[in-house]
Amino acid sequence: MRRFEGTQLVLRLAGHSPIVSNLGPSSDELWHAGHRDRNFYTYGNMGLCSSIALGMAMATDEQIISLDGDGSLLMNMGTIASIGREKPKNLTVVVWDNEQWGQTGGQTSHTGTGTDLEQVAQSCGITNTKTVSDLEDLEAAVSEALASPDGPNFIVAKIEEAGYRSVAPVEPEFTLYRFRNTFVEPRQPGD
Ligand SMILES: Cc1ncc(C[n+]2csc(CCOP(=O)(O)OP(=O)(O)O)c2C)c(N)n1
Ligand SMILES: [Mg+2]
Repeated sequence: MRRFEGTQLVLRLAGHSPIVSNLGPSSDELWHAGHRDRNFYTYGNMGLCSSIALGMAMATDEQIISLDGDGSLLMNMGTIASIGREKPKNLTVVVWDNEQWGQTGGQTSHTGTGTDLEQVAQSCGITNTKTVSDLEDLEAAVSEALASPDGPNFIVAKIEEAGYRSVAPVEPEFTLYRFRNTFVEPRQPGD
């Protein structure tokens, strides 16, 4: 499975739901798959994609999807522990696992030498986990996750790195402005 076709699939299944994307290829391919104001690209922000998605999930009842990368999650594994502790029901993390730090030259990451992020998630108390390596299984896993009232969901999607088309960096301020303007029914402090 390639990240781009996986991204197209997730975008189709997401409907109106916000998608937060990891820096580099994950954001670039989300852009190419279909830019929408509910895409929150985290350019330059290594390791914080799923942390930002966790914060969003805790602030709204909408389904929130994080499209993270193996290298970034490895760099900030505490994110997985925080998701396991907070257990937001409306958060689905998909990790595009190409077993490398793709953007910086394709160096082999720890998932290429035995680290199993699904097991890490399990050990942090996240029970709805899957590892998939083809589009059919990804579709089943993401559909089930988005329909489930019992997140968080954690899906490791093993992908073949096939290169990617980059886009000019998107200004974080514009991403935030566009994104906020689409947000419906934010939870108020004290709710
Ligand atoms: C704090 C920090 N360290 C290093 C970098 C450089 N950097 C940018 S992307 C990247 C690799 C990210 O790997 P992964 O999350 O697996 O995504 P992939 O490129 O494989 O899609 C690195 C090391 C950075 N942007 N920020
Ligand atoms: Mg990677």
